[in-house]
Amino acid sequence: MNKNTKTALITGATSGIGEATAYEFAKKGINLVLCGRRFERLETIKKALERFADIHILNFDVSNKKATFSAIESLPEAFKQIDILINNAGNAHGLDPINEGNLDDWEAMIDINVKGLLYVSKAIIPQMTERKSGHIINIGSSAGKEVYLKGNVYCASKHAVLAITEGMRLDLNNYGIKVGVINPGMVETEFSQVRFKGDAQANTVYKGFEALQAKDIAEIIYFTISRPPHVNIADLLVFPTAQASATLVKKHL
Ligand code: NDP
Ligand code: 8X3
Repeated sequence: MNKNTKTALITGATSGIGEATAYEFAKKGINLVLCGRRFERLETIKKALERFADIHILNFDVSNKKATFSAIESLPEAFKQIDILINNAGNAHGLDPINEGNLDDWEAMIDINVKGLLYVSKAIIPQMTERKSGHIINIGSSAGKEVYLKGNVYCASKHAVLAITEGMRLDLNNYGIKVGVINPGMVETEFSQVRFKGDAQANTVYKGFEALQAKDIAEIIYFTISRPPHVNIADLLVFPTAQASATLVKKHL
């Protein structure tokens, strides 16, 4: 392994924004720790990227505290130093008014989007504070800045990501660690398949306008991590051109 090369750990690397970020980083020669629950996908992506960089996979559920800490603890020496942490794993589960919401969906969103991000961060941050360097990017959402109808708990989870990011930046300021949040609007990934649990409704979400693609966000993440040492992109909101707010999207249907 090239000692001058940085290592990034990406959660949710099996699809969408996380997978696209893995490709973007690997092609720039950044070594990677790829995380996710779907092992076969991690293996396929590892095989595809090995010609560009060194890749290690960690197969765990971020909402499982014990599994998260032991996975990160298990990193081999060559991958132990994480220079860049991309807290991306997450999803919406359901789209229901608060009075009809499903408790399992609520728990999944809080456990994965909020507690999972905290577990991974807690496992990685001590080595960054010890070295007095590092870069953490949390993937928030436009839903973390604006609540929309039936978005209730998902929006709350992403508002929490924004608040946690701000808290991290304050608390880690003394250590020279960069912390920022990237908040995308509508990105065409597996996100809506997960939100609507495979229901056909998912296929209509990105119809009639040009949604953001995972690669658009991955390029922005790479831009963010490749700024000079004195520049920290703290908070970005990224919409597709057709989208002006959570609910205003210019569609041609
Ligand atoms: P995808 O559904 O395509 O990807 C979600 C990723 O998160 C997958 O790799 C999945 O991996 C991982 N993940 C989900 N739950 C867990 C878990 N319990 N443990 C470990 N990994 C998990 O969606 P996106 O790429 O769109 O989503 C990525 C992030 O971007 C999320 O945080 C989402 O909230 C955010 N976002 C998405 C937007 C969009 O419109 N698509 C807009 C704004 C923000 P696996 O299933 O293999 O574990
Ligand atoms: C995903 C974007 O608008 O579906 O965070 O909540 S939205």
